[in-house]
Amino acid sequence: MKKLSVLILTFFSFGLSGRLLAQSAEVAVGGDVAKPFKITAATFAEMKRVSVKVKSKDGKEHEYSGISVFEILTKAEAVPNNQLRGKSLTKYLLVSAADGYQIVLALPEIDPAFTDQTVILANKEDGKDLAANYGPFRLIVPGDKKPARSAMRVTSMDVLTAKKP
Ligand SMILES: Nc1nc2c(c(=O)[nH]1)N[C@H]1C(S)=C(S)[C@@H](COP(=O)(O)O)O[C@H]1N2
Ligand SMILES: [Mo]
Repeated sequence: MKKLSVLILTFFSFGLSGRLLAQSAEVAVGGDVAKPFKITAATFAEMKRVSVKVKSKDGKEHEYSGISVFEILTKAEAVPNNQLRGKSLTKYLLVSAADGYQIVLALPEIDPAFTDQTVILANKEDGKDLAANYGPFRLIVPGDKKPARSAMRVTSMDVLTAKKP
C-alpha cells in the first residue's frame, strides 16, 4: 500500500513538473488580422534579427534579441496597407502567456511611425536561449520603466479592436 502511494505520488509530481516546465514552441498570431500565422523557431531564422537593451527588475542591463513585433504584425497584415490611421487606431495587441499572464499594447506603441522603441519577441537573452521559466519566447517592451509588460512564455498575440461599451 505504501509502495503504491509512493508510486502514484512520483507519477503525479513528474507529470506536474513536466507540465510546468513544458515549453510552448509556438506563438499563434491571430485576431483581426488578414493573415494569421504561427511563429515557431523557424520563423526566428527567417525574419530579420533585432536586439534591444533593457534593465530587469534587479537593475541589471540585459541584451535581448529576436524579431520585431511590428514586423510580425506586418506579416500578419494586421492593418490595411500597413498604415496605422483611422479605424485602425482603435486596434490593440493582446499578448497571452503560458501561465495565463496577459498584457496589452496599443498599436502605436509598436509602430515605428509613432515611436522610437522597438518592441520585440525575444528568443535570446545575452546571446543565450531563454531559461525554461522565461521562454522560449518573451515579449520585450524596452520603453517601459518597469518590465511588467515584458511577458514571458508567450503563447499568443491577438490583434483586437476596442469597442465602446
Ligand atoms: N508570463 C509572465 N510574464 C511576466 C510576469 C508573469 O507573472 N508572467 N510578470 C511580469 C512582471 S510583473 C515583471 S516585473 C517581469 C519580471 O521580469 P524579470 O525577472 O526579467 O525582471 O516579468 C513580467 N512578465
Ligand atoms: Mo512586476
